[in-house]
Amino acid sequence: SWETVRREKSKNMQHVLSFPYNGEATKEDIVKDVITPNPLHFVRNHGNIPIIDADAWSLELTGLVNDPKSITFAQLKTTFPLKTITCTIVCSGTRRKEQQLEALGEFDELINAPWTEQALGTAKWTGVTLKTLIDYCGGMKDNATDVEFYGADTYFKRNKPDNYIVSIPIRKMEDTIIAFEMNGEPLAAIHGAPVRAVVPGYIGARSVKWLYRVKVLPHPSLAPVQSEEYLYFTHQTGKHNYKWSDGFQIGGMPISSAIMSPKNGEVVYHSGKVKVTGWAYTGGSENWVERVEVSPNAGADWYVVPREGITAKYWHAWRLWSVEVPTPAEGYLDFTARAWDANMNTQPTLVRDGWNWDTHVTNSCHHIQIYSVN
Ligand code: MTE
Ligand code: MO
Repeated sequence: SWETVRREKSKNMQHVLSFPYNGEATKEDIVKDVITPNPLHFVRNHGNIPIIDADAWSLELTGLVNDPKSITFAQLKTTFPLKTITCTIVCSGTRRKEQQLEALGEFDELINAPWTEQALGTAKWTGVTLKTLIDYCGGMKDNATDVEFYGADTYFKRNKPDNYIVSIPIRKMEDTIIAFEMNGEPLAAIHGAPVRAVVPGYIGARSVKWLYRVKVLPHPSLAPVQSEEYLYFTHQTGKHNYKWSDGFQIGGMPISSAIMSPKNGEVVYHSGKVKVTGWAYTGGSENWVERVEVSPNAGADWYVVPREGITAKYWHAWRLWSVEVPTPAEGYLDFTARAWDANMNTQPTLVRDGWNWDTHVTNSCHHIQIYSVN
């Protein structure tokens, strides 16, 4: 598996966990382009990296469909209309470190991968829509509500081995791509070769890699990743009192943004203005980032990123931004950013506002402290 990591990923990746392998790009690398080069796309794994022979692979389409089918890789690539979407995948754990720092002192133990602000990546994904494949099976039965995805990796849950299994509601079928290409190249093993799901607007956890079965169900998946992980718990839920039913299953990602430069703790020399760069993303459906604002004084004044300082609007992708912010001459300053989406949502002010025991979806305004010298 390290051999796969070394072959497929950039030497510049920041390793977050070595097994299962998890890594994110650096702040410098991630803002170079709207489309993340494949070797720099973050990696989130729960277990091993399966090496699957595409010619021996098939996809089982089963459950509450009228005519269950199995299709080969060649069939997937050649018999259906293909679709390419520019889509950002965001791990629900991105920016988790801020929640973990918030909790220090209250909790003796920090759980989950300590992602900083780069557990996300953008690619042009090519494949067949899930809707097309379900139509190929003669459509769904009337009681269908959710679609379950099976990934071929082995993942130990409470010491029992299982595959990686989650589900999405059937209303996401038209948006969802059963993908075999990432930026015009065959999927890398580490990103799910030969075929993965890409679910726009939803947390990365639903975009199942090493996909081998699609099963239509009359309820969300009962598998542990769906029913016991990626839950959004209440403020009162913790290690000693949690019940799975306290959390709801996270679907769409909320609006978020982060500052990529300057870096926290940097001494910044300037003559009245400081250049600040970062990313902004929003999930859900029918949604995109409309505006980004930056404050040099912890949210007292907000400066809008001008039109020429932000990359194009894509329905399913992030926007990278850059802005020169009028900045006081000297001293420690707290810079923060916030984005607005097409549904008029913006980000919570405090990490505390969204704190949850499993530390998912950190989307409060990101802060950095710099020392300003004019
Ligand atoms: N699919 C399988 N089979 N196994 C996994 O561990 N991780 C999920 C998702 N799909 C995962 C998976 C999570 S939590 C995320 S955020 C995305 O894959 C990450 O996709 P990437 O590694 O291609 O960036
Ligand atoms: Mo994730």
